[in-house]
Amino acid sequence: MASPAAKRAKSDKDTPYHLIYWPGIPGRGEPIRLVLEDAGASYTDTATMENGMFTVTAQIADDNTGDPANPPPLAPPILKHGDLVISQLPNILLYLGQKLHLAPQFGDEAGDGAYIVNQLALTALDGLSDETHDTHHPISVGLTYEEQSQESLRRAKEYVAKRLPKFLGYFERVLKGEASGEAPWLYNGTFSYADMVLFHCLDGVKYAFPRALGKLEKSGNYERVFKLYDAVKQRPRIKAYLESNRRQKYSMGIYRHYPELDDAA
Ligand SMILES: N[C@@H](CCC(=O)N[C@@H](CS)C(=O)NCC(=O)O)C(=O)O
Repeated sequence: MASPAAKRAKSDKDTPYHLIYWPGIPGRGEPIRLVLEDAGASYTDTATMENGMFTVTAQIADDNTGDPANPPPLAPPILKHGDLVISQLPNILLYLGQKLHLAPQFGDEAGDGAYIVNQLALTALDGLSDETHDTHHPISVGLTYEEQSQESLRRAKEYVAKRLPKFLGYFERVLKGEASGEAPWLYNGTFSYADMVLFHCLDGVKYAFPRALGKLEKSGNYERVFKLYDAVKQRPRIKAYLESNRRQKYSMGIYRHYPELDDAA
């Protein structure tokens, strides 16, 4: 007999999306918002809902065992779309890439390109989001920054000297490569959610390490990367979103600005 999960009705792209994420920080919810905004999709967001926090905590509560079709998520971001409840940011982006046509479509002749877009997004998130986060929490997410500030100094120095140039250099190579197609986009001359993720990550690193990233930008070694950043920022719906009050300020999330870490680097 088919399980309830197998019988789940598929939602089409016009079914509203529900983003469940901690109110008050852009965090790992932000790439999802950017993608939804760029596509002009209809969505709700716990960041702007009264009692949005309770929706988040109910999802990750110890007594939540999910529903007949969905296991509980461990942590936000969480996306509800019709009957489907999914978590893990890259997984949500993979789903939205298909629904909103921001990646090659599975089932099409060129559909395997979806794995390339996913690879590029995962790489940006590894080096320009997860590792950036680890500069202020190198020991544990369970400790405060102040409890690991000495280790943070060392980690930030290493990050800026070696890891940041490595990842920027990688994306510059991708953009130089034949597979990227016509500029400014990463793959096949077509805007995809990987471009949005790279934009978001650069924006966050700019906030966290303004001096260090400014120097790297001025070096001229990553011209294509910064052109992509500017091109995404100028997309009409993104421009409108960034100027709106839906855009939250960076504060105590993944991207934090500690001047001593930027200076140490
Ligand atoms: N790999 C997960 C990480 C999720 C995650 O760490 N979420 C944070 C907020 S950005 C959280 O609330 N974590 C709680 C925890 O890990 O205990 C993803 O990409 O979605």
